[in-house]
Amino acid sequence: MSYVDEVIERVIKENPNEPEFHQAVREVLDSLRPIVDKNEEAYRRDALLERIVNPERQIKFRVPWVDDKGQVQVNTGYRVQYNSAIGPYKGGIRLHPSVNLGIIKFLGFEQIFKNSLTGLPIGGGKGGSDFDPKGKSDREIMAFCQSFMTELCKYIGADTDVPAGDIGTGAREIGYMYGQYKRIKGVFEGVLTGKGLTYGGSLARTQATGYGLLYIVDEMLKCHNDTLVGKTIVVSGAGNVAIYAIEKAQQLGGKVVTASDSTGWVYDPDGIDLAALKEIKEVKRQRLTEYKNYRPNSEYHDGKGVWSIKCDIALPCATQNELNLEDAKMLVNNGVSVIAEGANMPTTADATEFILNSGVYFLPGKAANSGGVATSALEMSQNSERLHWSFEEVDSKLKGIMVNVYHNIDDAAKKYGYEGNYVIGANIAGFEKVAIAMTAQGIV
Ligand code: NDP
Ligand code: 2IT
Repeated sequence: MSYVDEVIERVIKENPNEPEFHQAVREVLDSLRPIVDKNEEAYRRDALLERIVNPERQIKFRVPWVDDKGQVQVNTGYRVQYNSAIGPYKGGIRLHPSVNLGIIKFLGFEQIFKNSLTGLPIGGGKGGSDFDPKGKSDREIMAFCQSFMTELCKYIGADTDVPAGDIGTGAREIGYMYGQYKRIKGVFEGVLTGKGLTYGGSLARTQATGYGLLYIVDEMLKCHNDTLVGKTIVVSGAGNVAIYAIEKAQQLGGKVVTASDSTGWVYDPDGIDLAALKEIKEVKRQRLTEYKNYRPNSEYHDGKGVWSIKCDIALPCATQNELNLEDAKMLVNNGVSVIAEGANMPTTADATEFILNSGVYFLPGKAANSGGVATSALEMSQNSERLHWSFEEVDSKLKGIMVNVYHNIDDAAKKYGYEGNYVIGANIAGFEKVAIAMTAQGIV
C-alpha cells in the first residue's frame, strides 16, 4: 500500500465518525501523491504525514452561560492548535449548532495549507462552539462570549495562537471576546483579529475574504485573456464572505444574481441590491425573505437552489458540502466556466472530481478564500508595530498576496505535471513550505 493510502486509512480508523475531517485529509493527501512519491523515503522515516495529520494539541471545554430567562445553558467549546511549524496558530472561531470536533479538525487541517499559501508567518488552528447565535439577545451573546473566552484565554496569545471570525463570529462577538481576554489577562495585545477599528482592528479586514476571492478570480481570468466584465455570477451565502464577494464582483463589472441563507435563496435578474442585502443581514440580522420588500422583481425560494441558475461564474460562500454532484452537473450543463470557493470545502469530493474533469477552472477554498486570514496576519503586523495602515495600503497588499497565491498554485501544478489543476497546485504549494519547516525543526 502506498504511504499516502496507509496514512489515510490510519486517520479514518483513529478518528471515527468525523466524515468532514476524513474528506479534508483525503483531498489533501491524494493531491500530495506526486511530491510524496519523490520524497517517500525521507517522509516515511520522519513520519512526516502522520505528524501533519495529527493536531499538536486539541482543547475541549465546557461553556456555561445564563440566558435571558435566568436558565443556565451549557455549550461545548473547542480549539484545535494544529500546526505551528511556520508561525503562531491562526484561524477562526465558528459558532454554529453543527460544530463538533471533526468539523473543527477539518477546518484546522485546511487552515495549515491555506495559511502557508499566503506567504505570511502563520500556523494553522481553528476553534468554535455548538452555540447557536440565531435569535439570541445581545446580552446572551455577550454572556456566551465571555464564558467562552474565560477558558480559551489560558491557551492563546499574540505570539502563540490568534483566533478570528468565521461562521457566526463577526465584529460583535470578537469585541466581547477581546474585552474579556483583556480583563482577565490585563494585556492589550493582538490576540484576536477582526477587531473593531477603534481598538486595533485593521481596515479592510471585514472586506478581505470576499475581495480576495474576486482578486484571485480576476487574476486567473487575466492570465487566460478574459475579465469579469459582463459575467453573470451566482453566489451562495449572505454573510461576511458573500456580501463582500458580491461588492467586489460588482465593482469589477460582474453581475451577481443570487444570494442565499440557511432558510432560502433569492434570484434577482437585475443584479443583487447590495445596500438592501447589507441592511437586511448586517444591520437588522433578518432572513432573506425580507429582500423582496426592497426588490419586488426578485424571486424568493425556500431551501437550496442557487446552482440551478445559469451563470458564467459560481462562488460558493456559505458552508461545507453545499455544492454536490447534482449541483455541479447543473452548473456545467448551464455553461459555467469558473467555480471559486469562498467558503471552506463547499464542494463535495465527487462534485470536485466532476468539475476538474469537465474543464471548468476550479479554485479551491484554501487558495481562493485565503485573503481573509492573510489580512488577519496584516492586522497582527499592525498591532505588533502599534501602527494603523490606510484602507488603500491594506487593500493593495491583499491584492498582491492574492496575485501571488494564484501564481504559486499555478506554478506548482505545472511543476508536477498537472497544469490547470489548482487543487493539486494549492495542496502541494501549501504543503511544501510546511514540510520544509517541519523537517528543519526536527522531530517535534
Ligand atoms: P457568516 O456567518 O457571516 O455567514 C454564513 C452564511 O452562510 C450565512 O448566510 C448563513 O446563513 C449561511 N450558512 C451557514 N451555515 C449554513 C448551512 N449549514 N446551510 C446553509 N447556509 C448556511 O460566515 P462567513 O461569511 O464568515 O463564512 C462563510 C464561509 O466562508 C465559511 O465556510 C467560512 O469558514 C468561510 N471563510 C470565512 C472567512 C472569514 O474571514 N469570515 C475566511 C475564509 C473562509 P444564515 O444567516 O441563515 O445562518
Ligand atoms: O477560514 C478562515 O480562513 C477564517 N475564518 C479566517 C481566519 C483568520 O484568522 O482570519
